[in-house]
Amino acid sequence: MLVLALDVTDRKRANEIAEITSKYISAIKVNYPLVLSAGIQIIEELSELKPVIADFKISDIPYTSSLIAEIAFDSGADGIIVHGFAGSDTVSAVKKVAERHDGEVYVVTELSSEGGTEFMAKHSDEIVEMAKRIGVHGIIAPATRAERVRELREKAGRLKLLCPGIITQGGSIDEIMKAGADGIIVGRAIYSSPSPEKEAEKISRLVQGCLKKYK
Ligand code: BMP
Repeated sequence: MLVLALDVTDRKRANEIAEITSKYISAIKVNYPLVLSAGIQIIEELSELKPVIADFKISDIPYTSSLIAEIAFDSGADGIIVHGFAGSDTVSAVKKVAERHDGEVYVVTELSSEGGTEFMAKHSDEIVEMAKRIGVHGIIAPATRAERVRELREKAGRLKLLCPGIITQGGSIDEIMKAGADGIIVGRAIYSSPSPEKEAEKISRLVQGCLKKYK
């Protein structure tokens, strides 16, 4: 699974990149930079090409979190990302909304950035336990720390592991797939490359190769 992190801020460019890479990706992750500049309707536009994961990293009280999730799914999202540190009530509330829409929920364990080791990493094992208990679809684990991906994989049971932090942030596709990722999330390495199409094709081939080798 290769998820395109489409963090461009121009609606036309976003649609262009999604279109030319769509053959090689399994889903498009939409984050605040795109939604805040192009509007929430970009989710519906992109969902005509590929399933869209709304990366709103929801981390509010359950009521507000439900409202955010409802808007994302009503706008055509197939999946949503919620912060595990917000706690089980928030994650459960988001899952309830997702269930009504037949959508998937991914829980962030610890951020791939350095800051993810300051506070989040101390609790990410517990976050995985909670995600399992609540029965979400998957977790987001840091491709910048292969050893953590391996540990989180062991704890995650049947949950899917999606890993951002590849290439531009330093994560290696081979190492992360070997550590047990089910898929990778890649943004700048694709959309900032001179040929996003070729880059997506290359990365997708590498992921397929790893799936054969390690799964
Ligand atoms: P890039 O490949 O350009 O570094 O983008 C990674 C994407 O994944 C961004 O949308 C970022 O917000 C997201 N992300 C991340 O990098 N690390 C995390 O721990 C969680 C994320 O959602």
